[in-house]
Amino acid sequence: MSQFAHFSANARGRDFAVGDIHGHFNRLQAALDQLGFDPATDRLFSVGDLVDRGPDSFDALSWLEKPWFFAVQGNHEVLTLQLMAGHSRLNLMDYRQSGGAWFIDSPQATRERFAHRFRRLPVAIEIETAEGLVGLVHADCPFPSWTTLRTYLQTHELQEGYDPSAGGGVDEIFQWSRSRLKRRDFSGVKDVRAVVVGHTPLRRARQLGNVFHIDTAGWSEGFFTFIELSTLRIHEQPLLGF
Ligand SMILES: [Mn+2]
Repeated sequence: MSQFAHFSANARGRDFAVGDIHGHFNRLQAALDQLGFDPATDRLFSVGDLVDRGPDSFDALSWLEKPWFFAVQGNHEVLTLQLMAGHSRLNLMDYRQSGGAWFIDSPQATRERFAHRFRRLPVAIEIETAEGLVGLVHADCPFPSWTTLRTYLQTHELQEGYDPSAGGGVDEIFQWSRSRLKRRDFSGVKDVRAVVVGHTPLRRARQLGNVFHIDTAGWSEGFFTFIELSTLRIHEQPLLGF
């Protein structure tokens, strides 16, 4: 239930992170097959936004049951929590527009199952590699140091009802911020080898300092980008047959 999760190094296989999935688990599986991903030994870490936009949002729960698949909480997972909480600032038209119809129109019991699982997703994950820790968060690390992020998440409960359009709050940055890319901020994050994020779709993965932005819109007209955590090597997997 912790908002922060730590993983030991994978002694048996490879670890990968992948960009936003947005209801395209069939495409994701095809990309994993091309990558030669071995579920017996490899692990896959998602930067969040598992649902909305694509046709397979309902598959998110079964993917989260796979022993080799892990995810941080994206803003689209937060939207399900805001809906369940009856948050007054949640704009249902905008939510539907950004792919939330599958959730909005589901029976209450179904929505509760998803929200219950998504609430338990960590906001940040760190994974040990031979060369040091790699961090994962959906949009950005709000602090110059990963140590500060870890302490913050271990001692504060993030608010589900905050209003991103109000701007300025630390809690908003984890799952909603695009400012590092907009500012072309190369300052990076200290106390960590690399930080991997998604949230903002790009034509190619982009590295700013030690922060890797890997949402290349495999859920739209782009392709899935994987980053191998031990080497920080980028793997681009074109969408074949979709
Ligand atoms: Mn997002």
